[in-house]
Amino acid sequence: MPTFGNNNAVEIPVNESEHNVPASKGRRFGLGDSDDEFHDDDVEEEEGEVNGKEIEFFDYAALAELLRAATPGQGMAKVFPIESSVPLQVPPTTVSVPRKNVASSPVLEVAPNPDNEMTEEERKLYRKVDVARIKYLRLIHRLGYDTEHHIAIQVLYRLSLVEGFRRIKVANHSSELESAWKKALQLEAEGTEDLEFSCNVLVLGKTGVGKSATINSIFGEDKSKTSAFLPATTAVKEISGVVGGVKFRVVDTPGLGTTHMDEKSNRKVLNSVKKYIKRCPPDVVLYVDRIDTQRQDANNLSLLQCITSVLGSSIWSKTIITLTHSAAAPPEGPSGIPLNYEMFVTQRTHAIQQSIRQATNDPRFENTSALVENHHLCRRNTEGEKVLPNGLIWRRLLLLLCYSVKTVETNSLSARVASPANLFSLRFRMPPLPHFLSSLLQSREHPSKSQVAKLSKEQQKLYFDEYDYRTKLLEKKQLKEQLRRLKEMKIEGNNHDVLGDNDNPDDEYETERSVMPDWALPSSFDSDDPAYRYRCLDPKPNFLVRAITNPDGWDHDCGFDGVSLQYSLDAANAFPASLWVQVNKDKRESTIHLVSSISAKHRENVSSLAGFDIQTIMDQLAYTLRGESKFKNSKKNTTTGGLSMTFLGDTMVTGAKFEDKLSVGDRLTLLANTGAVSIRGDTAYGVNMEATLREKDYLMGQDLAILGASLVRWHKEWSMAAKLDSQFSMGRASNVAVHVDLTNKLTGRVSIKANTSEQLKIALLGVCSMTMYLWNRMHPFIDRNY
Ligand SMILES: Nc1nc2c(ncn2[C@@H]2O[C@H](COP(=O)(O)OP(=O)(O)OP(=O)(O)O)[C@@H](O)[C@H]2O)c(=O)[nH]1
Ligand SMILES: [Mg+2]
Repeated sequence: MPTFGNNNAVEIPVNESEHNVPASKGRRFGLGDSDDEFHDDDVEEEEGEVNGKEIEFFDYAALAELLRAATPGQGMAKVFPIESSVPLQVPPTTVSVPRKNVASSPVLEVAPNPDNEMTEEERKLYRKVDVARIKYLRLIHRLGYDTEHHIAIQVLYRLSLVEGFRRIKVANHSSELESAWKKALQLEAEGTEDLEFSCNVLVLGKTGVGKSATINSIFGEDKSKTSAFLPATTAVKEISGVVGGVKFRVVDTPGLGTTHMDEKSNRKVLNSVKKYIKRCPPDVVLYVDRIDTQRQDANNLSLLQCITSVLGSSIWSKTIITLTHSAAAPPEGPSGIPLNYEMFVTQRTHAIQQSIRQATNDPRFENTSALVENHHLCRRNTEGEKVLPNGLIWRRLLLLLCYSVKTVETNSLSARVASPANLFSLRFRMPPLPHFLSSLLQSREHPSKSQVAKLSKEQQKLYFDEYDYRTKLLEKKQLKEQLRRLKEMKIEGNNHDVLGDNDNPDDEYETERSVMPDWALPSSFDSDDPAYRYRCLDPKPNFLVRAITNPDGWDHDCGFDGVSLQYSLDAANAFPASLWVQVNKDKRESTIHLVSSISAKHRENVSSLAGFDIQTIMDQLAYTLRGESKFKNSKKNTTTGGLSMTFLGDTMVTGAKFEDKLSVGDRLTLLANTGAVSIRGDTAYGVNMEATLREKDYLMGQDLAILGASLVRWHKEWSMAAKLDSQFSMGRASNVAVHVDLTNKLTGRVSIKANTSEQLKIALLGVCSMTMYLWNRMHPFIDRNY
């Protein structure tokens, strides 16, 4: 049973980029509005000068290198990592900078007494940064965050970089930050001083993705028209308002199209956006898309190219990828199990990110992403704020990202400093630990020698001959029975003159065709999913190959873009092994997912398993080595202990698990397992418990019920989940599968799948799904996740 996600996870992959967007990319694109104190003409000029003179002086890489040199070991100045593949929750204490950047930069010489050498310009700059820091701290305090939030850490770090020269001699920077925080809290408590902070936001995206609805959510009132059926926004429109004391000026834009024919109208819209933003440049751009649309990035590229060609690629340097419909349930992965929510979000963001990189022809763009759920029935907390299934209070985080992007943008000194959107980049180097924990805690059957494998070649041949002969006998019997029934029907038809023309030769052909045997389909079979349309079973035992077509694929000229292969064998006649591999390749990317295991029996009651897995996680390959040993304590009880190591880039995730399985009677099995995964001191713990009740003649009959519960502790937070899976047959020809899961955040889902080969029941199922559909139309949200 997979463990369930943790609510922190979506915030985790935010990471610093090692790649700075070059100087030409949008440095000056998003200057704030003129009422902002950092944007008056004086400061503009000043900054120009500072830029002109100090681009070298405040070079990002050189400065960081200098800081590092000035703070040996865990030095006094507490700075945060510039690049790291570790989630930012790890307390940042060191700076690491790519050497190549340093080589191209002049290395600073530290003056013996820099205080005296501070120029007037520098003093002004430091004052400006101090003011910005206090403002930012006040903003995060208003949103209910503190300086420990990973985005706040990044912004404060970036501000400290700007004034880095001063920091070299400030012995205790953290106390400086502390006093700024105190000052911010004091000002907030007094409530006297106006914040004088404004935010210009440009909202772009395809039609109907929820741009206007997101704007309404930001303001907390319906300021822009939305429509489910027709394009609702027809012209570029400015909407203003105050949100938590911050003046927002949001530009709503008409939806863009993705077909070739839309290009002309897209350009028209974008040209009017261009005119508008010349007058009033945005601080932040929200590129909105739905998280739940399958073919989401199929035609995006030409649209993104169009946006880039009209508005310039600089637009992307302050863009937040905004995903609406975020309460949608994740789709099923290749194994038929729904994707982990965090993986689902990351995959969708990655797909859009890839398209942005392709459209701009610049692989260095690393945009942050925000999740949005605009539906009014979205679950809310006691304060009335909308909460996503993973527990994220999304609106607050979106506001924090907007403030952060603006703060960094208006306070960056050098064009070489990474662009704001890069700062909080969703650079996915490490998926959330619960993802690894879930895969570690999976209870695995050790591959065993199949019955066929035990037979000699000759015996196998005899076995299959016998099998074929019996199958043929059965088929013949069925065919005879069917022909007999047909004859009876014909006679009845003649008698009652109902069947009409009986000389039609096709009739007989039809009956012959109906004798086809049933296909064996996976439990998650979905006839709309093209992956299932091209399934092919090799007649050899233990070998299954199928072609995959991916609906998210780039194009389908050649009909498929992947292949999946399952194979089990008995290596050296002593080590049963199994292999499952799926390779997908399209024009842009290729992915591989391989799971292989080999097992060996040592003594009568000990069996060991060694496994090697490969999985593409975003654009990296994760290699997992795992091993476990199973001890059969008694006929009814087995205990398993296992270790795993996953290598992803330059990081390693280690894991350990312990499992106990107990059979009670013939029908009940109890399974409990616990484990932990760890990466550089960041550890996630989990416990799973599962009770499985089978019918007496399981395998002949398929009735089964599984009740499970899981508990995950990660980042000082517990998350609990419970699930119920049940499958049972109703009569001979009908099966029902029920799945219910629920988390401690009161989110979850219920799914009921039914299949039947009886016509009346098929009709009934049709009526049921139509009724459900009509109900959903009337109550569009309730069914989906809650
Ligand atoms: N369930 C759900 N529905 C949403 C969400 N966002 C928007 N919608 C619905 O989707 C429909 C379209 O939303 P709009 O805000 O009009 O979309 P738009 O992008 O502004 O569309 P245009 O103005 O035509 O370009 C409306 O019926 C919204 O209620 C969301 O996050 N979840
Ligand atoms: Mg709209």
